[in-house]
Amino acid sequence: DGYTVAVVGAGLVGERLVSELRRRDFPLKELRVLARSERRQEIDGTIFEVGIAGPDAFEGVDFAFFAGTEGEKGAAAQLAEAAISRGAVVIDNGSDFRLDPEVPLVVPEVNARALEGHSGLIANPNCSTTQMVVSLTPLAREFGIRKVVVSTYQAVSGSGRGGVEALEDGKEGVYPKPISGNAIPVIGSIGEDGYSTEERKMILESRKILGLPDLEVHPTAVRIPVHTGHSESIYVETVREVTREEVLDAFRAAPGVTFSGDADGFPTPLEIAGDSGVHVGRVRASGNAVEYWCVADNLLKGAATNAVQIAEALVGARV
Ligand code: 11C
Repeated sequence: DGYTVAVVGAGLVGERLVSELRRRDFPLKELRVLARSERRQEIDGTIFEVGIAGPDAFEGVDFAFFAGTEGEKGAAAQLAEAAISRGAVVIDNGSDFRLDPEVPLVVPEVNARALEGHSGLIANPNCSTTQMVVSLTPLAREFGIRKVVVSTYQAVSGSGRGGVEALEDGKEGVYPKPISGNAIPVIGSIGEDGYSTEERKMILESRKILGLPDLEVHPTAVRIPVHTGHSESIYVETVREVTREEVLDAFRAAPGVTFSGDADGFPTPLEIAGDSGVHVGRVRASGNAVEYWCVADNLLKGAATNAVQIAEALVGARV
């Protein structure tokens, strides 16, 4: 019994996918790890014989998780069809299909219903988008939201092993300027309109997931010298007036959100790395304005945990 699962990509997100599938007791019959080259690799305390990610490797696979590649076409662009035609449901953490109107882009706490009628491919959002929409959802449901202004403080593990090496060993060529002791206000590349690719993802993916095509989103995405855990300073303009107590109640009741407190309990990336939830603190609210601080593990809720939650929703397990 259980499902045959393939994890494509054995980098930081691939590793977390393996450990989250196990930690959350996803019903596994077989777990295959696939990558560009064959090798033996220890993941989550087990030595895996990593196979080559080619079309035939998806024979018999029920769920294929693609870890996604930043900065180049992800493996899913090449292999999703081969996996789907062999009967697999593909959950892609890469960015190739997220804005395709035929492809559900899903954060289960927010829009699990978008999974209905899928055609075998489901997209997992960008990490900084996921934590933001989880925290925006209670505000959107209770008060309505019109406009979001967000600044991010993003960890180097969002760039994969290369980002961690840039921080820890001074590896060059990963970021446009040194990351150690610095703050870099460009993630991805800057488009003609002045927005970076990361900022564009936050705008367009949030609108799609929240089902609010006209939502004004004004992001500034910044890389900082933190290993793991993205932080965000978020300002929200609500449709109806709010009190701080109402906002705290909404956060406390929201699935996937942990309100950690404001004075002593405010969340930081160092503390929440390894936790799969979205943490909120420093809440201020009056009139039509809500301001808060939001932190999540970019490799977990920002990537692996959300992908596994999508599969859980599909098999009717917990969300
Ligand atoms: C970062 N948000 O922190 C990126 C990593 O589209 O899934 C994830 C890129 C993506 O650099």
